[in-house]
Amino acid sequence: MSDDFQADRHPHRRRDPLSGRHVLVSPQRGQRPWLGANEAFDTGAAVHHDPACYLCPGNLRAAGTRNPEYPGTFVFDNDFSAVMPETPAPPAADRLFVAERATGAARVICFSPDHGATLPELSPEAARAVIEAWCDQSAELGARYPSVQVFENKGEMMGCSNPHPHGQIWATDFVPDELAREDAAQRGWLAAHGEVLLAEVAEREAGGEREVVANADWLAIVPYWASWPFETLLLPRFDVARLSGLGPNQRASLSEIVQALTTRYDNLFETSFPYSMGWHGAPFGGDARGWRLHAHFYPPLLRSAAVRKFMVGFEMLAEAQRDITPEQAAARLRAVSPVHYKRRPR
Ligand code: H2U
Ligand code: ZN
Repeated sequence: MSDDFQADRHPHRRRDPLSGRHVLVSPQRGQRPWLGANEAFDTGAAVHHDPACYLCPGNLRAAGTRNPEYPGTFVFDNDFSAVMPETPAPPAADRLFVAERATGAARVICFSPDHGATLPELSPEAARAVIEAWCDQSAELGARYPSVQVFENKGEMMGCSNPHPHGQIWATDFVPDELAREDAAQRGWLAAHGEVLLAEVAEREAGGEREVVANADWLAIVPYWASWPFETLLLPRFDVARLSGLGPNQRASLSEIVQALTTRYDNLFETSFPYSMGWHGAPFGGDARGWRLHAHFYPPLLRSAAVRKFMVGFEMLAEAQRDITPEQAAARLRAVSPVHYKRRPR
């Protein structure tokens, strides 16, 4: 009997150099029976304007402000912001109960006036406008705050409150934990190896078994250390540390790849694919040594539009765990059509 290691047969751990966390890969579990929860199918919104939607043009928001008849993207201050520009500082910390002041700004960005068109369904011009808004908001808020977290929660499964395509931007006067970990890891990698960590990743993964889609400027991969089944990492193939540093051509090619990736996601289970995605760039106001801009996509789905991965049990108490290997996940995403299923003749 051969005991040679095979990544798609033998349990093993992989390390994420960005977060320092590990994932336990258990490919031999892929065939276990499923008797747990079946999520309802997300059939997607069919309407283009919903009179009850607080994000549609011309409608009233929850706090009483009326949206303008916006023709493209629309950014507004979150009516229920998690951070405020001015807040009093808590009392001086003691060694046990540590608190610090937290200020910032939160905005909501409507991707389009169309209530029913998600990123992959937008026209190329409309998708391009979303990229512009991400970059412009980063530049504007980055002038005032060290961290500008651009993200999108998509789908009810991810706790998104409204199907109208939208994302959020939370700028903070502190560097949040995930960004701080990545900052330390990328600076540490540069110090230890004299190279930019994610430049090395992009170079070694281009055209490889974990690539999902690529163009001349960008690369989307299922990272070697992915913990969510169909998690992807979107990387520039050139040197840039922040969204605000992207030039016009790079924004155009980014728009293309975001649509190509999200189209494949939707096609995987022929559903509007839920995920949380967001951008990480070097904190503003300091040097960007070791940094490369990137986006993470964290989708919860596992084996159909109805079956999700739960990060519970061992994942909550020990470390992340996955069954399908990152290589298998990338192969599945490469195998689906590049044309969105709603645009294909049936
Ligand atoms: P999510 O669906 O991703 O949670 O985003 C909705 C955001 O929109 C949420 O942060 C804000 C919520 O506070 N919101 C408004 O600012 N105004 C409203 O009228 C409703 C929702
Ligand atoms: Zn709407």
